[in-house]
Amino acid sequence: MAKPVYVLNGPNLNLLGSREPEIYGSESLDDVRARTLEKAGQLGLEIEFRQSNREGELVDWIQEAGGKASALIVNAGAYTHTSVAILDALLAADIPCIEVHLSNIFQREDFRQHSFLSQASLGVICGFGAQGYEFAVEAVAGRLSDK
Ligand code: CA2
Repeated sequence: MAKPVYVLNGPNLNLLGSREPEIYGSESLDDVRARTLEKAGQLGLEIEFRQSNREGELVDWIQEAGGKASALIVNAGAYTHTSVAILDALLAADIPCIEVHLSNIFQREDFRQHSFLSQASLGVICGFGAQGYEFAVEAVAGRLSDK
């Protein structure tokens, strides 16, 4: 059986849809999950979709993905801008990773404009809200079919 694509979401993304809709949109994380699974189904990909508020749990899941997943889609939330531990885990996992952000981090505060994770990512999708997860699934599908 084909390996799944792990879609990992970081801190506070469980609050999606409850506030700051002007920045993050009005869809909940369950809505984002449904969109991601729908797109993946169309492209013949399996998805393992998770969220954690804890950095260490995200690191554990990235390590797990290194053995069990074909690729990673990661929105690490605020850890994007702080976490060398998540960067190191992505480098060690050694599978394709696409970094996603709902908001356009380059139009926001200076501290959001640097990502530790981009160094380990094939590319970054930001500013398209929940649709960005669908774009990431398409990017993964394209990359896996090239192999
Ligand atoms: O734009 C993104 O997807 C972010 O990764 C979201 C993070 C933020 O720290 C990054 O700079 C950019 C924050 C997610 C928090 O989401 C909330 C949603 C609703 C209410 C409160 C927080």
